[in-house]
Amino acid sequence: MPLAVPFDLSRLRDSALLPIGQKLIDGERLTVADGVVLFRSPDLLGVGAMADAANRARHGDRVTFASNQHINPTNICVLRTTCAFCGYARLPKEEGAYRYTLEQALVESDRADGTITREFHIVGGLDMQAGLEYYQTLFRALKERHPQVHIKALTAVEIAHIARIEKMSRADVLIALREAGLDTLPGGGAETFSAAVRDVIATKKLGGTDYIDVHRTAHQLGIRSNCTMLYGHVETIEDRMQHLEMLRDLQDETGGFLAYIPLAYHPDDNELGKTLGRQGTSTTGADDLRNLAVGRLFLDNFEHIKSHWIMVTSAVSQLSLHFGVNDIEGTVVREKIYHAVGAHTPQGMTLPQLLTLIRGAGKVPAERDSFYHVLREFGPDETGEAAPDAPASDLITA
Ligand code: V47
Ligand code: SF4
Repeated sequence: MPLAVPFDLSRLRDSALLPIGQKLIDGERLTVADGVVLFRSPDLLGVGAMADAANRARHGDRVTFASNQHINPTNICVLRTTCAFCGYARLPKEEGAYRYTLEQALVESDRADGTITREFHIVGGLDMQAGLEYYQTLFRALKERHPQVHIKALTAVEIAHIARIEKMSRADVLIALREAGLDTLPGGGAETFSAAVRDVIATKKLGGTDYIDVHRTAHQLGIRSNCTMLYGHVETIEDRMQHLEMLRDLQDETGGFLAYIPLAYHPDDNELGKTLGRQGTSTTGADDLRNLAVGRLFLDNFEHIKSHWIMVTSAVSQLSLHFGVNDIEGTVVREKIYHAVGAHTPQGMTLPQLLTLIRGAGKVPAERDSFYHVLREFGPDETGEAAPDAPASDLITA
């Protein structure tokens, strides 16, 4: 629910923002039309100032991060030829196609050893040979090998795919996976919900209503999740707002979302980028900051707005800490999906680098767990020695 947020209206240079600033002060919910104004306003700093005030009211100067490792067990995907924005997927016999054996996945997971990794983020393609048993076996083995590590795995699209190939209900799939070790769901697969957009970028992918349905089912079972929106391709401002409204409505209903993460579209090495003639031109920093700020202001029932530095660069991520963001997707070991489509950022960040980034924005870094409980806050001189219960290393990425 919206908080009443102290805010100085004289900071706004666009008069169209004044009624929105007043709603912020009064703790009144923004409408979809307000969201459109926020996206169109020339006063980006005004939008950012409001988002910053809303964020400070919840989190003060604290910025959290978690140490996670991405594992992408298979890039084989039945939708390979229909998700025009994806550069990661392959057909089964195509060059570069892979599916990890259990042994290979475990070897990859062992990169977590000697680090402070507390979460595996596991997503992949819609692979006909990777059904319920494949993931149950994987999760059980990972939990046995790394009992301290949280498993955030399988997007709504993958859950629906497993349900379809196993002829099970989505709820039964979720229950079976939880029993094997699944802790939460990541937010991927949402893209932009608008049917018109999906007709262009992802004709065969699970639609917006079904994405919401899988998350609702998960929340009803007590499985928390994240959500995302892919922006910067062919969507309109109105499409973005429709998407955000669907997320806000579900959050009103269940309260099950942990965080919202807008994802900047990368046009390289995918069909959509070629069709649009956009290769080499990613989203602008201004649009990245605005998407994060609008997320903070419109999604008044979300605690956490996360910026993904791999996608928007560490410089924009740092600035976003003044545009409503309270959490940074910190430490991603061996990220593959964005680096397949032209992300030029490194594939990981060390703890000292992350602390420097957060402190450089005048914020206070804090490490969190996957449920956003703060594990330790870093004082101004702390260099990031391991927490008492963590393995002794400050290297959180390879
Ligand atoms: O759903 C695919 C996106 C998503 C491209 O839940 C692309 O904590 C940009 O959702 N350009 C998967 N994006 C990643 C994801 C995510 C990331 C970090 C944290 C969390 C979380 C979730 O990646 C896909 C799709 O929207 N993606 N191709 C591309 N060309
Ligand atoms: Fe498959 Fe996901 Fe890529 Fe679509 S975006 S082709 S569903 S891996």
